[in-house]
Amino acid sequence: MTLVMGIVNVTPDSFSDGGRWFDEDAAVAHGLELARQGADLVDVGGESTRPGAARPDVAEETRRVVPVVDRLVQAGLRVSVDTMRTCVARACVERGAVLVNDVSGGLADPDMAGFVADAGVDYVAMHWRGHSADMQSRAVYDDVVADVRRELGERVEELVAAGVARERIVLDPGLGFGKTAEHNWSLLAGLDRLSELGLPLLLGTSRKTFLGRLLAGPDGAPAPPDARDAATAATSVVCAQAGVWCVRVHDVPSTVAALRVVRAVSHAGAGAAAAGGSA
Ligand code: PMM
Repeated sequence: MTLVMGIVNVTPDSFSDGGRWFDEDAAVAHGLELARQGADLVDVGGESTRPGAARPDVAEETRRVVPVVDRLVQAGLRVSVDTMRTCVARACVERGAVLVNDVSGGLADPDMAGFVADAGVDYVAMHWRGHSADMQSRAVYDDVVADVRRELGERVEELVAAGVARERIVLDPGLGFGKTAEHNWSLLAGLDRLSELGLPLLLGTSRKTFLGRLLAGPDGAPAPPDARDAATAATSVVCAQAGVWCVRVHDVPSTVAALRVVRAVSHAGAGAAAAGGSA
């Protein structure tokens, strides 16, 4: 059954919910609410990765993220930290974070792989070709699914060579990161080919611009981020049917409901198959 990761962006400038959970108390309350709504994991991040975003410095990212992770762990949640920086990851893992979600797959910080290896923590390695400031200029592929699969496979081998246990690695094709809308759709259509890498997949489609474009009104203006949750839930269904391990979403109830539909249909199908087999 596909897991649900709820998003807590402790940032002033994320594209979808910028500033709403910037305050520590608001971020903690939001994380607790996501868990109550059925999130299996809550992902806390302090750096906006929207195209063109400037990076916070280490001290600022630490100040945003660590107290929120600490309080959510204390409250009994399974917490992941969304960071490209080893020192932020280390501080959060020391406070009980169970997963490091690194959108750079270890490429942004040369110490990350060694830290993950030593800490023995689960690690999401996302497909990434460079920081947000200019990532869209790198959205050039021959065959996006084949290229992303190859580059993720290379990342895995480098991480394993650095001592990271293969069974700790989760892969993410990085929708929207150096990808056009067409690339994102191709990757969603090609999840079975990405699964051939033999590792669990995590997908982050939630409220992304390609969904806003899909839902554009008659004037051609993209639907705003908070009008993209039904489409996000539909992508969660696509992911679940492809056997994806976890989906990372802002609106937890809509994805939880959509995944319950997938599970009910799959149980009914299994029941029908068993009945057919015994007939
Ligand atoms: N997308 C964002 C941030 N972190 N992490 C993973 N693993 N995969 C993603 O697709 C991903 C991510 C950007 O979205 P946000 O600003 O709404 O959090």
